[in-house]
Amino acid sequence: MDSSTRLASLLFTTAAFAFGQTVYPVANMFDPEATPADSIYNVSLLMLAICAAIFLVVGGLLLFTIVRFRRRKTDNSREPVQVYGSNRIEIAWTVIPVLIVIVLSLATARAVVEVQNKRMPPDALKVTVVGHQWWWEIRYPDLGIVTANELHVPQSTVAKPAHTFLKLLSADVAHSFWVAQLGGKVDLIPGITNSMWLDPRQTGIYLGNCAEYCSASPSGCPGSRAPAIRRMASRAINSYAVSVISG
Ligand SMILES: [Cu+2]
Repeated sequence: MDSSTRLASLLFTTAAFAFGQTVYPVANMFDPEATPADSIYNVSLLMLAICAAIFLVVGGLLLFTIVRFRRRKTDNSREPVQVYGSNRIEIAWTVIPVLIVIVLSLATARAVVEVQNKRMPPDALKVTVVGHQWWWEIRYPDLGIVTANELHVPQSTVAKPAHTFLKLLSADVAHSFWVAQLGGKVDLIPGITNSMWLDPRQTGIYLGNCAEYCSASPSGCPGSRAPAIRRMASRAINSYAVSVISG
């Protein structure tokens, strides 16, 4: 972590402690705290389970073959029997992957539709987020408030559901709005209007992550010397935070 990023994190953490808030400094899609993040989490678990099963089957067969058919001292130098063409095997290794792809595609499409087709409730908080070089303008049109780099949204509870709908615009840069605990990553692109919504269950301060090649700062990225990755990680100058307030 470079010094400016460390300073920004420290300031956020200090401010959060001052208000007794939980801080979520690291993006973590396996710790969902909102409905859109739940959908992504469920799809990712299914994908991981299927990938793990494929890994175990392929790795297991490979290991079995290596051990069972290893070269032995008693082997003669003759080539084993060569098998060319097996309808059964070829049908199996065609049909099974097709079925897996269909299942994964349907599960993903269902999650995307669930999130994207959500109707805006009449009492939802409407927010317009505008990306700039290199800061975030947060407008609350119904409240007549404009802030920078901090988005404040209400907590959603079972008794009192609260939704925040974001309109994502950009003035002059490609940023991405991504708080993994609350939802998927959506880009802010000049000339294009994107949208997303949140209904966070836990109060706290969630630090956002921009994953675009947006920054001109050469600040360092731990463990990497690649300029693109270093620049993507230069969060200090375009950092943003989502603060969830109990209603
Ligand atoms: Cu950015």
